[in-house]
Amino acid sequence: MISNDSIEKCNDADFVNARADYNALGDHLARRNIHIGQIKDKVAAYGVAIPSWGVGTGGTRFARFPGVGEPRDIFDKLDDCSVVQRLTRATPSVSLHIPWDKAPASDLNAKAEQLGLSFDAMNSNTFQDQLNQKHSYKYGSLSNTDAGTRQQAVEHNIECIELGAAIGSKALTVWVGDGSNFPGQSHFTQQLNRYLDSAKQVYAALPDDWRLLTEHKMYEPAFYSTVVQDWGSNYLIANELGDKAFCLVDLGHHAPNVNIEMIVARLIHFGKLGGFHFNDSKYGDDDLDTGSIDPYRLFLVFNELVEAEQDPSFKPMHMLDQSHNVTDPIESLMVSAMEVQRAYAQALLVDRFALADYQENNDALMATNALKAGFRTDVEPILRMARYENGGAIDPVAAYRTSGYRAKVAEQRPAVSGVGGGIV
Ligand SMILES: [Mn+2]
Repeated sequence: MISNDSIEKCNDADFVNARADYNALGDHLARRNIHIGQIKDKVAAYGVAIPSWGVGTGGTRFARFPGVGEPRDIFDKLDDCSVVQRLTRATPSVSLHIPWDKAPASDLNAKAEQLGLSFDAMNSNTFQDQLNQKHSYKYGSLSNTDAGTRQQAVEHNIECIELGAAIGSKALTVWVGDGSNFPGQSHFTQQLNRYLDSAKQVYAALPDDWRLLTEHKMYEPAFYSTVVQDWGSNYLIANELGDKAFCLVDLGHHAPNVNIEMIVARLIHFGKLGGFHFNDSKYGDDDLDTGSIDPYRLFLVFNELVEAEQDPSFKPMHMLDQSHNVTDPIESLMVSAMEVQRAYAQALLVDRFALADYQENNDALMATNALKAGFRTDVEPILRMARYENGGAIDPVAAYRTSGYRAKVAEQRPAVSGVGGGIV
């Protein structure tokens, strides 16, 4: 798809400058008592999962405008995901969405092996109806008032676990659209009880080494209330389910101006932070590209994660969850993966001993400056060198455009006008 020759040619043109910038930054960081090689190694080892649905053009509730060469099925999607990984070396795994990506486990495994990819968390779908589905989710799934509908939703989640177990996944992420659109429409407590009862049945089907990640979301498609409304509800649910249940934080699923990094710190403190869906937002659950609106907030989240990773057992799952409406999804995913890496690298540069000292002595100005010192450092040379040494492209977007990949797959993949989006 993208030849090694073509990547090497691009890298050859970029290498001299990349090396010079890396050496200059290395000298600068050495004066701050930071060893650039250690930061680079951590960045090189970092990976964020791609959602299978992210390689298709997303849409809004108004319309979807597909690009050319849209993936037709999960195998095309895996091809596209492998391009992101091939060039960035930052996205080694793919998160599947069932039933959109349903396929025989043996075929999925063969394709993933061929492409050098692995499978991240499985995602169930009970927020829309599928063709020939017996019970409708119009009024909810795991919390539906009808027992048969709840049972169908439970069985679907168990099916996701079974397929996931056959392809090496270790987690199930559950997001439900359940909630209500009008005050009085649903009994808050009874609805939550029904959800908990169903979620316990899903939890009971988890293999021992699996995690159940529940994802909270404040609104949409239910616009008055949702069953898993916020991180507090999510924490209570995870606590009630058991040791294998954790909370998933999607950066777009909070009220405006909510202090997400503090939520992250709280969930870490109580041992219930299970994973992230990275994206960015200006107004609500916009699903914009990670780091495109508020990179400082992303950095502050990573500041908490770096603080917590001193405990080696702390291993939350990281995934991008975005809707690419006006860009080539492969380009957006590459840039977003690099933005996540950037926030991680910047957070690694924070002088934690100095910060702790400023905090202890109530030196607010110097404490916040200690964070800013990390955020203000241009770590691009570290990201480039980490990619290069891992066999990726120094400039992934340029290498991708040079390769002509999109035009090539457009010849094989017929133009589509169908649905697809489905971003949660
Ligand atoms: Mn999400």
